Amino acid sequence: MAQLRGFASAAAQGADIPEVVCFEKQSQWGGQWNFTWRTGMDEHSEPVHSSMYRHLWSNGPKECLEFADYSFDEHFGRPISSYPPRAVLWDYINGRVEGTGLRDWVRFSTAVRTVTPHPISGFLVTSEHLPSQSESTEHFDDVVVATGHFSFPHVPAFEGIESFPGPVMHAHDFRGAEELADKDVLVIGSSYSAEDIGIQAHKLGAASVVFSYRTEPMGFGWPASLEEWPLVRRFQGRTAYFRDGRTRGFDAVILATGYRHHFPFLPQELRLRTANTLYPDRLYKGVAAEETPHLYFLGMQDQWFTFNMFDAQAWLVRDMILDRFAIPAAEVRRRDIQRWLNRMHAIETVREDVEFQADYIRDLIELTDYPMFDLDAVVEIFLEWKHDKQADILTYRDRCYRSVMTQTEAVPHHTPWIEALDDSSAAYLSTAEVPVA
Ligand code: FAD
Ligand code: NA7
Repeated sequence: MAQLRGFASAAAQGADIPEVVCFEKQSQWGGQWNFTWRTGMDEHSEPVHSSMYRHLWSNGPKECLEFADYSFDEHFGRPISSYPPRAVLWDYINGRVEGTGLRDWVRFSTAVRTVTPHPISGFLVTSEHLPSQSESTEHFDDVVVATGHFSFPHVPAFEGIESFPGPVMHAHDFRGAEELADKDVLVIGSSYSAEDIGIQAHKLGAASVVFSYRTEPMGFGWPASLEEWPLVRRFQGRTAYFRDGRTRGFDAVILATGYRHHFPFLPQELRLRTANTLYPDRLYKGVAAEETPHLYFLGMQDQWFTFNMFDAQAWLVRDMILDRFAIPAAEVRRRDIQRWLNRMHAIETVREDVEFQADYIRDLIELTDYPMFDLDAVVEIFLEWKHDKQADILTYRDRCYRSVMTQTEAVPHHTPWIEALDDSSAAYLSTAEVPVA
C-alpha cells in the first residue's frame, strides 16, 4: 500500500510513472491488519497470511507509526487514543488509499507463484487467480517484494511435546484468548508475541501464565499469576520440565517463537536470507537486492518503526525505479551496507537500537520527497513507551502521546484496556466527539 501510494504521489505531481501491478493473494488489502478467523489454510487452500488475533490492539503508540503524509487527525477528524485496536488501524491505512483509484492497480485473490529473471532483462512473474485457478505469466521490468515476514512461523520441537494432551499452537494460529479462561497456560518465547498473548490470556481470565525464555526474561512487573521461567527441557503428558529443575502441569502451550523470512515464489538465489534483524545484509539502503538489479524488498527489517518506515522505503524504491535515484557501483553499495551492519553490531542499549532505525529512516527520507518528520521526537516516544511498559504492563495502553506530525495530544480511550472487551471500530470510536484543536 505504501508502494502504491508512493507512485500515486509522484503521478499527482506530474511524473510519468510506469504501469504498476500489485498482486495480493487475499481478497482485501491491509496485509497482517486484514484479520481472519481462519488458521492453517484459507478458502483457497493457501497458507493463511495474517497472524493477528481478535482482541489485538496496537502494541506501540500510534504516534510512532503515523504516516507523514496522512495524519490520524486527517483520517478520524478528532483526536483518538494512542493504542487503537487493529480494526481502527486497518481503517487508517485503508483510508489513505481507498477512493483514490489505487484498487485498480491491485489484482486481489491473486497469488504470485514464481518470479524468474528474464534472460534479457526484468522478470517473468507467474501468478494464479485463486477463485478461477487461472495462471498467467507476464514480464515486468522491476519487482518489489512486500510480502511481510511475520506469516511463516518458526516452530521448534521440544522433547515429549507430542504427549501433551491439550492445545499446542504457534502464535501465528492464535486467534483469541477466550478458550484460555481458567486455564494454566505455558507461553514459550520472550518477545512481543509472548508478552502480548500472555497478557491477553490474563485479560480474558487465564488462571496462570508461565512464560518460558531461552535467552533473557522480559522482566516486566507481572501480576501475581504471570511468571517467567527458564526454557522448557521436555514434556511428559501435561507436565513441563524446566531447565532450572522446576516442573508444572499446563492446559495449553503457545509457541511464541517467532517467524521466518520465507519467499517460496523466488528462486533460491534471489531469496533474502536473514534473521529478524534491524539491518538484513545484502540489501542496499535496506531495500535493493545487492546482487540483483531491479529486485526490491520492503519491510524486511525488525521493526520499531513500521508504517512510516515502509513509506520511506517505498518512496526510495519508487525513485530507484523512476531513475530519479541512481544506484551506485557495487563497491559503494557494499560500503554503505557494511557501515550500517558495523553500527548495528556495535549496538549496546535500547536507545541505540531505536536511534539506529530512526537514522536509517532519516537517511532514506533525505533522498526522496517524502515529508521529513521529527524522528528524534519519535525515538523519545519509543523510549517512554518502553518505560511505561516496564512500569505497568497492564496499563501502558492507557497512556497518551502527542503526534509529531500534527502536535495533537491523544485522548484517553473511554475504557481502560484491561476492561475493554469490545474492540470493534464502532465501540472504539463511540467516544464523545472532541474536535481537533
Ligand atoms: P504484511 O502486512 O504481512 O503484508 C504482506 C502482504 O503480502 C499480505 O497482504 C499477503 O497476503 C501478501 N502476500 C504474501 N505472499 C503473497 C504472494 N505469494 N502473492 C500475493 N500476495 C502475497 N506493527 C505495528 O506497527 N504495530 C503493531 O501493533 C503491530 N502488531 C503486530 C502484531 C502481530 C501479531 C504481527 C504479526 C505483526 C504486528 N505488527 C505491528 C507488524 C506488522 O507486520 C506491520 O505493521 C505490517 O503489517 C507489515 O506490513 P507488510 O506490508 O510488510 O507485510
Ligand atoms: P520475535 O520478536 O522474533 O521473537 C521470537 C522469540 O522466540 C524470541 O524471544 C526467541 O528467543 C524465541 N525463540 C525462538 N526460537 C526459540 C526456541 N527454539 N526456544 C525458545 N524460544 C525461542 O517474534 P515475535 O513473534 O515475538 O514478534 C514478531 C512480531 O509479531 C513483532 O513485530 C510483533 O509486533 C508481533 P531469543 O530471545 O531469541 O532467545
